[in-house]
Amino acid sequence: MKIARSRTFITVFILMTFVLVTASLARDMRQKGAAVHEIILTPNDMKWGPAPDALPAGAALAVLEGDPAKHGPFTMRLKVPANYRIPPHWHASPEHVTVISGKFNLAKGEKVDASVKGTELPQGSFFMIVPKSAHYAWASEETVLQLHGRGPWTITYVNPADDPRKPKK
Ligand SMILES: [Cu+2]
Repeated sequence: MKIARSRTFITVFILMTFVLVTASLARDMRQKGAAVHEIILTPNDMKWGPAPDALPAGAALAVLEGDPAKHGPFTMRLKVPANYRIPPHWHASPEHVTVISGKFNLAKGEKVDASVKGTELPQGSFFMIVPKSAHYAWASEETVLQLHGRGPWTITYVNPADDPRKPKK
């Protein structure tokens, strides 16, 4: 009787282990399947449209990977015209930016200070800004930036009056 009970226990244990291992293998395969989705784009393949209204008017956006509005990795390009300014703001997630072409200027702080020259970022430059760290930026010529990170991508303006999403009076 005692032997029969321990046999039952061992059988149940083996079955449960089998079920757990199978479930975790299936999960691993699903995750691998999701990562296999490859993207290969030449500049001509990139589809440009207007940038979201969270950014000052005049910029164009091309999403290269993922969906910046959703959870998960994304890569996008932002093309800003000459004399474009992004007022002081911060992001909820780290901001990774590569200057693809043109020239970008970046300054730290919650208020625009005309005496601050900022950092001039020519083509090929890169910067990473930590979450909740206020900064502002401008471009004196047409500039293309590449932003990558983990969504959802958000922007919060230090001065709510600077937010282009605010209802116009
Ligand atoms: Cu920013």
